[in-house]
Amino acid sequence: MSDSMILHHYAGSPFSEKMRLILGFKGLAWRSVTVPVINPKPDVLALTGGYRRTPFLQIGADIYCDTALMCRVIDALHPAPSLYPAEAGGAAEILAHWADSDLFWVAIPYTMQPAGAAAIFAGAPPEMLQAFAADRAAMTAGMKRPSTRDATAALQTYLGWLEQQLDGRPFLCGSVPSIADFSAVQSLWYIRRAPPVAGILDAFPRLAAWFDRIAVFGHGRSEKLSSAEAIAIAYAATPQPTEVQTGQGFEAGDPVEVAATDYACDVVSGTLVGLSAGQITLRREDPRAGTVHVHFPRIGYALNKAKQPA
Ligand SMILES: N[C@@H](CCC(=O)N[C@@H](CS)C(=O)NCC(=O)O)C(=O)O
Repeated sequence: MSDSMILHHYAGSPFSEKMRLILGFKGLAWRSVTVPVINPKPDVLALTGGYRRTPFLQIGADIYCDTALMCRVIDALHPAPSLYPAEAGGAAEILAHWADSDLFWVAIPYTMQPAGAAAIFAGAPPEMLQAFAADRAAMTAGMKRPSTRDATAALQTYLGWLEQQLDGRPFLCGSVPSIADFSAVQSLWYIRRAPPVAGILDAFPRLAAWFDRIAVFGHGRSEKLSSAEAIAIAYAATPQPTEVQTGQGFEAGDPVEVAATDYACDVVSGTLVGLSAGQITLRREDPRAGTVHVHFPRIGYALNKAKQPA
């Protein structure tokens, strides 16, 4: 029983859908906390210390940020069926990394063209749309987002690559699903939520059949939990021990800062308690969540010694 896994997510989030489908693929039971779509997110920050992206995974007092790391953690706890099947080799993660970045960042601007955004936000008050647009503009400040024309052209090319990859293969890396499928499917899932712009998918019949093969995994069995209950669970738990490996340029106990390097680059400060080429772990104290370990992957995150107070 994996009811110790708490996914903090919201219904319309593509990266959350990636994780929900993985929980379904593995047939797991999990607890579900709905987080706000935009800032402020006080209960999120009580657990993460500043990371505002969605989703994140909580297991007791351990908080795992970024779906690439969450997938590794879930797969280590529940190895079968694997997200990293041997037949896929390194290609599964290389493809997943591309899908989580390049594919995602053309699928979102493509879908959010006016006709798509109107469908995604159908029924929402205009103030909600304005607040969402302002939140995302601030979150992606410094990122160059493609025009609708450029995003459409890139998306057509990317969908063609995926369609070609499915020629003679039921899944992107072979006969069984892998992390690549879940990373890629989230972008198609988002486009499909906006019928006025989803017609771009019609030219790709193999992708349509593949989408259905993944959708049947469902979302596993989830039980609702409030954010206050999740914070209380963290407070009552003890984080898992971790180790700072030598040769990484940092010592255990260093005061450090971690921030995403692409967007939503909010800084998380804490004491370094775990480090390897693949993972960073900070210990932080929170008045409500107690002592928590916040974990990040190395790829896509900058680790720095904390700035000395002036
Ligand atoms: N690299 C991150 C990206 C996550 C991400 O961009 N999530 C979107 C939602 S799908 C997000 O955080 N949007 C802003 C928010 O939810 O506050 C991951 O793999 O978890």
